[in-house]
Amino acid sequence: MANSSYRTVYAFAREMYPKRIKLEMQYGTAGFRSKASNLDHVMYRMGLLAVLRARYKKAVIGVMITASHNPEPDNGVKVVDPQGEMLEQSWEAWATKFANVVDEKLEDTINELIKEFDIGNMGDRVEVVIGRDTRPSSPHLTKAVMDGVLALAGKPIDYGIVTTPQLHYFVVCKNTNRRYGQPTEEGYYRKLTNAFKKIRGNNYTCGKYTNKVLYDGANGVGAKKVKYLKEALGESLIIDMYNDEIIGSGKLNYLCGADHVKTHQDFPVGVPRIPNARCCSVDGDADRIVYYYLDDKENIHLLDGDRIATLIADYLREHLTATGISELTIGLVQTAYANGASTEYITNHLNIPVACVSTGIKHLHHQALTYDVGVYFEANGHGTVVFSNYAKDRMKDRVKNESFPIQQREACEKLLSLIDLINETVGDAISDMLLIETILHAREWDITDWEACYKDLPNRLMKVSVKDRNVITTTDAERICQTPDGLQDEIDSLVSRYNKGRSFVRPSGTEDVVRVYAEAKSQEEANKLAAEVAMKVYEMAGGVGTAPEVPA
Ligand code: G16
Repeated sequence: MANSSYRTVYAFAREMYPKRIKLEMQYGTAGFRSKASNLDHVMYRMGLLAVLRARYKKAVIGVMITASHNPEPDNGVKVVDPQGEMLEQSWEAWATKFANVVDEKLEDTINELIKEFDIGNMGDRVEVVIGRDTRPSSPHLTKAVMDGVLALAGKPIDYGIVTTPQLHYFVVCKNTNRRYGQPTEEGYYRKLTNAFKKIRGNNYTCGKYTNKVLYDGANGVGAKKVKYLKEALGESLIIDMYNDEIIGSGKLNYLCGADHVKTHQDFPVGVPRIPNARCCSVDGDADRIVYYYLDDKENIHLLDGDRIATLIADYLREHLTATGISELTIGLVQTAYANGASTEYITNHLNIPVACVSTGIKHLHHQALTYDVGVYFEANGHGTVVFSNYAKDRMKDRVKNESFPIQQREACEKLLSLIDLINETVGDAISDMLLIETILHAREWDITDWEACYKDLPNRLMKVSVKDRNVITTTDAERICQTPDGLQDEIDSLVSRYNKGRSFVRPSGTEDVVRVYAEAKSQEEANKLAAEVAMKVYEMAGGVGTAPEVPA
């Protein structure tokens, strides 16, 4: 495609997707997020960018339209790279540039990118696979992405309503010539359920483990999709589904879903309050999951991403040791939000190395790839496990080689089945749920046994609205605040007054807020510390609206 023939691109851009708003967009933690009405031109331009990325990488690229845990009127878009990773960081800056440039400069920006990356094959009919969540604005925004893809003569493949992790899975299937699986929803369900049933066998309940889970679908795609899974799983796992309201009900993520449960430590509406019943919630695009239960006094007990990570890492470590392949490494990746008690448990009890990185799956995934078995989870329930090809090959060799002890070969076989159960491409609520259920079943545990592994430090998460959240900058995996000047000193001084106190602040990459995290010996102290730090942020970083309330 010669530059002169980009006429369609600019005609479309000007006529159908003009940039009407002044708002400066930023490709954040998980792409662009905003009110859906702000996003027409951004979607169109991400269609263009995806084609250029696909031509540059000579591979299929994914585009997911979702605002995940955000409210229903919002929407967003994230670009998925060939191996299922989030868009490479150097291209995030290009995405931001594409989203913000005025219509008249769009042509120059495209040419700049083509030149910078020497994209010569502008005639290639590259594929861009597109998925969307259940938001009412998503079909319209999908059309904008598809028009962008078509305008640069790419081939859009619309998968309709899918979970974010399903879209990542399709991208990887296509780019591995289907070695990772069939790039269809049916292929996805088949891969997961076959592995799950194979590991579980015919013994559905075991010890204190029961084969029933109460599932909160957040009134989103996670509810829609689990219906298929339920059928395929049959009696092996009974999923009682709640919060599966129809599209456009306005209830997406409202008082339910993984983010609500984790952030507010609050039992979701719509799920029956049955004491000691094992419950889980997914978020609006089904890439996060948290577990919880109500005790006899109706107190909620949360088993979040940290608990999930420790459960999985411990189980995998045990099997890895049993394989006898001693050189394989295992590591766990967390963010600053990880509960201090979990980090201590992993380090001192499980003896597994822990790394701390910045928020955002791209950072965790990248770090996890440095191990043969890399377990990564954010405390909010976003995570998965990745295995090196070396580990997979060694295990496959050992299964076939009869000179090794049968126990070692069986451990390898088990791990290989677990790998099929895991969506290695990205955090996946559905696959994570099946993995957690598999481990609880193998351990013969109920949810209180799982909780008994260690005791969380009480913690509190708060949000503060400020005029410009970018005035807050951080370093050391977001644990230290660099600007505004003096804020970190104030935080240190507040923290020093609390037993087991810890706190940090960071600008959100998905909402227009500053997040404040605090933990301490008691819940009252954690609440107070969080509120005091939130007040400092409000005072020193240009707070707007009502000031945070600090308990006396
Ligand atoms: C996204 C990211 C997560 C991140 C979360 C909150 O999740 O994928 O890695 O933890 O946003 O990010 P922030 O604190 O920067 O707003 P999701 O589920 O919304 O896509």
